[in-house]
Order: sequence, then C-alpha cells, then structure tokens
Amino acid sequence: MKKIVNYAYRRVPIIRQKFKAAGITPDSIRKIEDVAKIPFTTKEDFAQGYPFGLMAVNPERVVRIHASSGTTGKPKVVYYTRKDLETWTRLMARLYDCAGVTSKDIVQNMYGYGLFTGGLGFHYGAERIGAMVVPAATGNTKRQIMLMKDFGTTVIACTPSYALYLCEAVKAEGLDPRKDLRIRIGLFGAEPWSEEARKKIQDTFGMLAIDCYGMSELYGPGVACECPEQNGLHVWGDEFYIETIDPDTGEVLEEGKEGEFVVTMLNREAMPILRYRTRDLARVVWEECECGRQHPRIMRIKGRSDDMLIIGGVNVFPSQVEHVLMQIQELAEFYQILVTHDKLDRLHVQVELKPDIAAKKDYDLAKLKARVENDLLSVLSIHASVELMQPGTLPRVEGKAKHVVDLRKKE
Ligand code: DLL
Repeated sequence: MKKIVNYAYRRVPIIRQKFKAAGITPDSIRKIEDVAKIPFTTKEDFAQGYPFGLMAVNPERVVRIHASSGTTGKPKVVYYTRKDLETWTRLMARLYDCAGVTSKDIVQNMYGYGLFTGGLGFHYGAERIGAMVVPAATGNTKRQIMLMKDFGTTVIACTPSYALYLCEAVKAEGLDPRKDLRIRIGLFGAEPWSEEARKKIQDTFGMLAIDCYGMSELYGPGVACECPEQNGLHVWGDEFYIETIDPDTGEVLEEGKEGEFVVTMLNREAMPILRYRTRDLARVVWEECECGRQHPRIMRIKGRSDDMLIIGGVNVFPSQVEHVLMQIQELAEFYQILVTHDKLDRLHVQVELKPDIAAKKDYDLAKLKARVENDLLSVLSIHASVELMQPGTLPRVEGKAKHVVDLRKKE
C-alpha cells in the first residue's frame, strides 16, 4: 500500500493535487487505518484526465489501451504496460482455475473483442491456463451455436443476458442443449443478473453458471469471481485492497455492511488507482470459503448506486423487478422497464410471455397481468403497469442488456 501510494503521488499530478487538497502526503499513511485518509478516485477524475492524464509512465511503455463509456459522453480510457497485462492475464488465469476450467477445456469466448475489456481479458486468461480458445466474439448466434456443437465447446464466456438468449436460440435450432452440446461451465458477468436467471441457464444447459465481476478501470474482468460453491465472489486480495463505504458520507463501513465498493490497485504500473469509487453496491465477507480460499468475498453485485431509479420518491432497483418476473412461470426472461412522467412518475414493465402460454387461445391474460402487477406492488411498494408481450418482440442483446428506458430525462 505504501509503495503504490508513493508511486501514484510522485507520478500522477491529478493524484498529487488531491493529496494537497486533503492536506496529506504519502508519509501520512503509516498504518492500515490511515488508508481512510487517502482521497477517493472517482469517475469524474477519468473525465478530467481524458484521455492520458492519469498515465504514470512514459507513453512509450504503454502497450495497450481499453475504454468504456464514461459519465460525460467521452469514454473512460485505461492503459496497460507489459507488466500490467501480465498481472491481468495472471488474474484471469486464476479466475478460470477458480471456476474449475482446465487445459482440457474448449473455451468459446463470446465477449466483445475491442475497446471493451471482456474479449481480450477472457481470451488471454484462457490461453494462459492452456485451454483451447475459440475467439468467437459477439454476434451471429446461429454460427455461435454451430461452433459450440461442431467443436464440442465445454466452456462459454458471455454476458448473462446473452446466455439467457442462447437458452431459447439453441432450442430454436432444433438442438437439445443438454444432449447435443457439451457445455459444462459458463463464465458470466459485465452486468447484474439474478439467481433466477442463473437457475434458468444452469437448468437449460446442465452447466455451472459462474458469476465474474470486474471493470475497465480495474484492468477489466478478473477482479472477482465465484468458485463452484457459488457463495460470493472471491476478490483477489493480493492485488486489490477493498473497502465498502457509505455512498453519502464516504465513511468506511464495518465488515458485512452493504455499501459502495471501493478498490485500491496494489500493483498497477501505467495507471495507479487509489480508493476508486466503483459506484457498485457490495457486501464484503472475510470468512474462509468452503473451497479453502481465504480471499475476501463480495456477495453478488445487485446493482450500482447510480442504477437506482427514483420513482415518485421511492427507490427501485431494476434487479428487484427482474427478481419478481423470473419467479412467475408463465413469463419469459425478456423484459424492459420504462419510466415516464405524466404529472407523476410512472413505471411501466413490458415482459414477454413464454411461447406455450402465448399459444394458448383461451388463456386468461388479464388475470395473469393482474397477478404480475400485484407481485410487483408487494415488492416495490409502488404500482407498475404491466404489458404482456408476444414472444420475440423485445430487443435481444449480444453484450450488456439495457433493461431500463428512462424517458423522463428527455422531457
Ligand atoms: O464489464 C468488465 C467485465 C467484462 C466484467 C466481462 C465481467 C465480465 P465495464 O464495461 O467497465 O467492465 O463495466 C463495469 O459492469 O462497475 C458493474 O457495474 C458491472 N458489472 C461487471 N461485472 C458484474 C457482475 C466490464 N458480475 C461495470 N455483476 C461494473 C454485476 C457487474 N455487475
């Protein structure tokens, strides 16, 4: 910690200014409790430093950049030296190992290759453990399914929303996902997903669906992942020093309390990051896992503090809506949340029917709609109008799902 604090202070003017404003120097950080004095790094710092202002090394030493969407329309740009790529690859190899993937596996990587960190991150990690990598990237679902079948893919990596889409797409190709495919593990992340979604994916393919968490600012994927116990995500504590804070006051919370997840990267060369406010909400547990790993665990990330919708003063997380919908047998897993404002804020949920329900002539849809509205009301404490949609009418995605359309901002 002392080493990285010194390094960041000496090399990054934006960080030095923050220390000055807080009235501290690296010498003020003597014991672990002093970490709380270190100023946070925020998403806004990425906007201020765009594109290369957070670089701590001579640009000649940077061998790759990635980027993700930022708060101001400009992307957040992240940079890597050769050593950073090596560390990231090692963490990704650990992720595969933790999930139970070995050199015998055939890994079909359906994350986007490019500025997004998912594609190359999962690619190099799989090569490092010696698996056979199929760099399929996103798109062309029919071809993806053909490759899975012909190559005998045993591991898939993609967003959970794409995996949900694959559940129906594989069947539409006339295949039985359990008999005709050999997929045994799925590595899913880049967006929040529910236990119900996990169950659906696992049951359809007969695979273990593993939750993987990361973000571009922290290398990319490979910050944390589940083991087969599926009981929290192991954060690689030797690379990432983690805290949870009260998002309003910035106070460090005690163990086990849910708060904003804050991360310090202990070894980053091109872009040292101290106390990064991720905006993700997490709960940290330090007990040893059944699998024997002693790394701290975060319980599944339910959402971001800035994903929260405020509807007429009531806080609503999209994950709560998903949770309700996924428990209703008659509904498919495709939904969209629309928020409008017409004198009052209004919440509208569109959800597709399962094909067998939609095909039934005399099915009482009015009754089903009332039941969904009622279930939503009991969980959200506000009324949401529900629209039951025909199968295949809502948009399908290959990358991260956009479940919320907030039309209030445009009015
Ligand atoms: O999504 C990196 C990644 C790629 C992670 C592939 C996992 C798999 P960004 O595009 O920068 O990076 O988005 C990071 O996505 O702050 C979370 O809000 C969200 N997120 C990522 N993984 C999970 C997860 C990649 N497992 C942002 N559960 C993060 C919930 C997740 N949210």
